[in-house]
Amino acid sequence: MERTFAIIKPDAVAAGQSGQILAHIQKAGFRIAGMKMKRLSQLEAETFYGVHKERPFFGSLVTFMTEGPVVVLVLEAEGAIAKWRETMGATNPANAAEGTIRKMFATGIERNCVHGSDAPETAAVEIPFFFAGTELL
Ligand code: FUP
Repeated sequence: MERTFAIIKPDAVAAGQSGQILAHIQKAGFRIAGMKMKRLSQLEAETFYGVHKERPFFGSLVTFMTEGPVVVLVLEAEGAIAKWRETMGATNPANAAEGTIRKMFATGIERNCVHGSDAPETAAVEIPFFFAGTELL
């Protein structure tokens, strides 16, 4: 079984879409191994998206990610990383396939409602960034 890291972003939490997104996650066959609600600090958001710090959208992305609470998740399934990327849909919802979470709930490339690790090495950093081992069940 593989694990991936996911976030329900502030846009979706504020819009009251967390429940629908969690239902979609479970219907897609993931087991939720960890889940909590939190508000990211500026430092957490800057560190989490550190790979993008030279990109023009970095400041705006950090502002967005800290504007309200998020739900952080660890999802478990066979091939969880690729499966969750597929379930989310393309980064830009304009390119997201029918039936994907971003197609259903995202309103733009920045306000794209969910995050998912893009590779095993990323998941291996992102999961412990938010969860202690004892919080994964
Ligand atoms: P993803 O892995 O699908 O979350 O996409 P990226 O790692 O490429 O980008 C991380 C986040 O940066 C996206 F979720 C949204 C934001 N972003 C922008 O706001 N504008 C862009 O042009 C690209 C990404």
